[in-house]
Amino acid sequence: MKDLTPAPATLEPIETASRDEIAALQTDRLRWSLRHAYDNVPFYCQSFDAAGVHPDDLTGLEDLARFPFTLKTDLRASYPFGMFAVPRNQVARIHASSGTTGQPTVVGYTENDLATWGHVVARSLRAAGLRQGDLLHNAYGYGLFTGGLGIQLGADALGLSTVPVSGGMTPRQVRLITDFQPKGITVTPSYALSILDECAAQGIDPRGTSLQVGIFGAEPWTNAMRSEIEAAFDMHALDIYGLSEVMGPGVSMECVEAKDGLHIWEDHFYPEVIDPETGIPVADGERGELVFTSLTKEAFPIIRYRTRDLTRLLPGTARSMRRMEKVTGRSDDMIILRGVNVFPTQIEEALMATPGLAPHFQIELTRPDRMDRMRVLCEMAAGATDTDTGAALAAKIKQTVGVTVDVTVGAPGSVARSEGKALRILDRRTG
Ligand code: DLL
Repeated sequence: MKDLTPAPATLEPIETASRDEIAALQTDRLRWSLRHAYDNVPFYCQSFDAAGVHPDDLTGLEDLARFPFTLKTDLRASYPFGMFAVPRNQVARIHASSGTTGQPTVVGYTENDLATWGHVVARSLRAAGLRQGDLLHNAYGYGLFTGGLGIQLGADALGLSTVPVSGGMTPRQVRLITDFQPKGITVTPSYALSILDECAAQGIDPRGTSLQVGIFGAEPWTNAMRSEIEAAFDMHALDIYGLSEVMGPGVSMECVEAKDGLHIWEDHFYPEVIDPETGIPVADGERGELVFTSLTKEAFPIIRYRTRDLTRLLPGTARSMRRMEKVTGRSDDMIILRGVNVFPTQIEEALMATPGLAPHFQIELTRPDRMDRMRVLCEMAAGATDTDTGAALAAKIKQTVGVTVDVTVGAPGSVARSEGKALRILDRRTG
């Protein structure tokens, strides 16, 4: 792999603080955030009152579990600006989810919030080994999606030279990477695969490009995919996580020196993992649904937001702040096939372990005769000749996931490509 030995970075004091120092800061900030939400957002005032809790009840971090959760439906019901805790004219920026699955979720930021966001994204980019003056190719979408503009804020704060290329126009992506010689790329893992295809189409060896590090997020991806991307580009591939409701990219980030999970920037975002059935917090190390509370956000404080992302909390390593394991999937993406829970990431792992197949896939669900069936749509790797790869993949899925699926192996290029977040599940079930 290309050598990425960044100039040593001076970590911020909070990145190496003791757990007691972190907890003390979090307690102070949490008290402020609960009070701010309660005093300024009618939704929080009503939900705290209905649960019989008051911001003054919080004396320690463990008391947070007494406060009610906030759900995506609560945010939708407050469309568009009902969750804002400051007058609209103090909101410097508005982002929103695409709204393809319902009412869009609208989030807002004050000038201070934008500065905080820039700060945590700069910290994330620095953890990836980028330094002032480095060139960054930012292929996350610019617009209402938080990816492009969120990374831009952090890149500006760190002093990078940024190419704000956004998603799409893949031939141009390859051309700009070749011509401008960026050190880093920020992009969804699925779009990185499209860029790889385009390199092949243009006869360009991705291993020969200037890229030393890729910062991938906005959708689940596996360590098997990491190995695939690292080998294909000969660069480091790191995971960045975030969500609009909590901030955007930069809620947590892997560091290049350890690559062992994502450090949560706990000075601004307080994590819990709960049992999704009971809502009760589980101990660190146990798997469950990730819940976040913002500690410093002004325009859009968020209290105990149920992300639906499944992971577990782990102790700090290269930073004192706790890590979250790579997200295995969202509870809403979980397919229950004849009683077995299946996540697209499990299919991805099986696919990566089957030689002769390209890393692109979609999952089609149908319900003939009132029985759910799953078909994996994938394609032959360019130049592959083996014709039994479909059977091999089905067998691998049966063996590792425990379900029987159909597999269609198409020609190279037959699976729909992503320019941002991949659409993994095509739900064609009726009845
Ligand atoms: O996807 C923010 C982002 C942009 C993160 C760029 C990283 C890079 P939303 O569009 O609100 O925000 O989608 C948030 O995407 O709840 C997860 O389900 C998923 N997600 C984000 N990052 C990761 C990741 C952005 N690294 C939703 N691994 C989240 C797995 C991720 N899933």
